[in-house]
Amino acid sequence: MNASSLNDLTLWLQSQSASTELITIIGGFVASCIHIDDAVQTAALNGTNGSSGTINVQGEEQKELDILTHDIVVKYLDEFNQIAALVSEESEHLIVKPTADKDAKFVICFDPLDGSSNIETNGVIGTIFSILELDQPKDKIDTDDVLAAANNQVAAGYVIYGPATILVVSTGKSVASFVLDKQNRRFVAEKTELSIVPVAAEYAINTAYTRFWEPALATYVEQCNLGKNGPRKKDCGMRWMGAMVSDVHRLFIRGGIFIYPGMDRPGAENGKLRFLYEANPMAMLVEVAGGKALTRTKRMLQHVPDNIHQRVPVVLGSCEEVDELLALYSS
Ligand code: P6P
Repeated sequence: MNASSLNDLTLWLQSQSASTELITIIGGFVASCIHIDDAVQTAALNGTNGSSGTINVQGEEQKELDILTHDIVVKYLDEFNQIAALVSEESEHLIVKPTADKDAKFVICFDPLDGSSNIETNGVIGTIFSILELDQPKDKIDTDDVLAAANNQVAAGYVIYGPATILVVSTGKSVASFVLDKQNRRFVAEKTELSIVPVAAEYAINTAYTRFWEPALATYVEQCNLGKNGPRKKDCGMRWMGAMVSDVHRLFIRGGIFIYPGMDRPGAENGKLRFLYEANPMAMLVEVAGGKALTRTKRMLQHVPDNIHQRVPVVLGSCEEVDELLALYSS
């Protein structure tokens, strides 16, 4: 295809020196998100914005859209034979692709619909994806192969379904955003070189759990709330959107810090967010954009998960804010 017929995403990925295989796979996943956007936009009309009456492997109530969007991605990626397997929030087990090529070396980890508790309240929701590359093709890929490839993340991104449907993606060199042109069903280049400002004054955390926090975290939030009369000497804002994609997207727009901590609460010792398809991809995007990404106090991108749905504490955001929290953890 000549350059004029290639879409903006393909042209940008080529500018990032992404391989043809990776470009094809990212293009396929992003195309499935256009179908997810259709499903999201029509859910209220079609009456598919409610509960499915089932519980997923996370022990969370599944919404009809959770299942529908998972199925859209799995069906759409069926023809992409360089994908060896899929990890989905909505599937307890690794999804091994029977049609995969013998030399297939990519695994896609995804949360098909992040923030689904926002569906019925018409809030912002999103899709998160991470692409891992195996060190070598596997005859019979298993979860150990996926866990071993967790730190070889070659692409990450999310699509946020809000007033606009926006894709944010990186293959490791820079972070770019694209806006969905719904009429022509293609993502149009918006910004390249997205970056996270080092200094900000806004935090995102669910303060309903304050009583379960470690003292250092409670002190950090208290100091933010004391504003310019307190030790931070600046007033801080707070947002909690109930959807990671929305709270993280804000970091690329105006900086800040997003925290989902481990808590002194049964079952929440490692927080709520899953490493492979929430924390790991967001950490790559944040770091490439100049921010910091930690699992409590350690660099997120060096975490080695012990199961495909492992939860980890998450701290993402502007360097200065993350450093302020880190200083309290080590004091
Ligand atoms: P809480 C959505 O369910 C999610 O996984 C993230 O997208 C979001 O940041 C978090 O959970 C919200 O959790 O405990 O505030 O409802």
